[in-house]
Amino acid sequence: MTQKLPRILLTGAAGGLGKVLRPRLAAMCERLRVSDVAAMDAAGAQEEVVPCDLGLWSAVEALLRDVSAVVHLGGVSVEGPFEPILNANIVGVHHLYEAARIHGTRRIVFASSNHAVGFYRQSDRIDARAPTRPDGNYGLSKVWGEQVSRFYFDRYGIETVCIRIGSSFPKPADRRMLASWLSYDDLTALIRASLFTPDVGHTIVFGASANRDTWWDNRLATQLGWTPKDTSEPWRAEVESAPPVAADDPMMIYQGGRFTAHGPFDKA
Ligand code: NAI
Ligand code: 15L
Repeated sequence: MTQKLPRILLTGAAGGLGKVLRPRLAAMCERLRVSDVAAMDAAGAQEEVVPCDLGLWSAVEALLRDVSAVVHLGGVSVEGPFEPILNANIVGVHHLYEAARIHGTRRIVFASSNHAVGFYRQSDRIDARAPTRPDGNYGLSKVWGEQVSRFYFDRYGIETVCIRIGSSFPKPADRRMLASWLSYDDLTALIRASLFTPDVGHTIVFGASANRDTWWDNRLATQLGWTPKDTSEPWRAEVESAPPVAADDPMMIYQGGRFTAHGPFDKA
């Protein structure tokens, strides 16, 4: 029998991954609450749309009412100036966990990112015990989210799986993504495992498909029972037929690719 949770909250539901995950999460719950700062329509009777800016406490507090589990995608998803990241990713994550504590939500899946460790080299192979090496304001905010979730587990027992997503798009778009690519089906299976596996505690897992080249070792997350099925190989020829990239291009050196070279961002 397919397991279902009473109500899942999906934040960032209007975004790229949110749109992909809405129908997939709908199969995992009785009610799907979808939220974003951007406008959305309900996809059907099972969905409830609750618009919310994660930076507004009263809105986030209301958002978490009667929620069994959260898939937290909402926030700024690329490198940029600090202030928008502060509101959505720093303040927003704290609001989310505090509201979860108040309302008794017991499980959160946090969309972390490879940019929490973006300054490791592509020649490095790391696991979740490796010290974080954020590659910018955005990567710093993901480290914050991972640490907030760690604290809320240690102190209040709220379980979290932090998925350090590599590059989750329809297909790998460049040479770096041949290693960092995560298919939508593998992401969905990982989120399902993160929601339904008993006793995940606080787990950090790298989200990449079974690509030929890998920088990440997930042996610390075997309790999730997740094995990626897809691979970037079918796109290798297409990706490698693009004009060559210089050997000193950050795309070819760092796990975080060109995010490592963005900024600085001057204060307004
Ligand atoms: P996206 O940028 O398409 O979606 C993010 C959504 O968050 C947007 O719809 C945006 O309106 C919403 N948002 C931004 N600020 C907000 C605020 N203050 N309050 C409420 N909502 C707000 O990003 P995407 O690609 O869908 O990624 C989803 C999540 O996964 C993000 O947290 C991102 O950091 C993370 N991630 C994604 C990766 C990917 O390859 N797509 C890789 C690594 C992490
Ligand atoms: C991310 O964290 C971003 O959200 C996404 O847009 C991509 O840039 C991805 O990482 C990546 O590193 O490819």
